[in-house]
Amino acid sequence: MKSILSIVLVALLLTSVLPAFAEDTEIETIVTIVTAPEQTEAQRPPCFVDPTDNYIPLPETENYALNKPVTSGAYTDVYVETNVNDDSTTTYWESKGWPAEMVIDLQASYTVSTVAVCLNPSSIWEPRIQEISVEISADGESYTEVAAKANYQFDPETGNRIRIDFDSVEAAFVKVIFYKNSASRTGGAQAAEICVY
Ligand SMILES: [Ca+2]
Repeated sequence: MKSILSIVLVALLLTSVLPAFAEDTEIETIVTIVTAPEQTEAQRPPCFVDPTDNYIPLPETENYALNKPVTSGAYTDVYVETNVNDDSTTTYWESKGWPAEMVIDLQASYTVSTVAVCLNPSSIWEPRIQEISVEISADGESYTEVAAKANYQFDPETGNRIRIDFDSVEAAFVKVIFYKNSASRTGGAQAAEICVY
């Protein structure tokens, strides 16, 4: 009898207290409108380092090799020679065998002093060394060496690209000769873009 009385008392207490508690703790709704930032192009917060700051700089002058006729020897799989100057580092040329020659017909005579060889800057393209020399020609038959065979380090940290600078010279044809590539998964030269400035 005593316990039934206790239950009734507790029930009465709860029915009197709970509505008051609910009224007292009503939460005010606060709505804050945030305007979405302009997102039509990639943005980087100022506190984040821009990885392209470490890239080997290339001349800002015209790239005479862009979309010009190119000739090389055998290539691997689908990695055709025309990938080498299509203005995209996501497409690349890969030779089959050594040495591998890439001739670019500039279709006119230009004063040139730099050849750049670029790979895809993505870190999936691990660092590698390619041995390269450069020759130039006025007629596409007789060539003169302007940069002797040397090892060049490609590294995604520096944009996976190298530049070969030489004394200014008139050239209508540029031949870039590859002798070796230290990358483990290829048996040929690799170049996503070859640029001539
Ligand atoms: Ca390309």
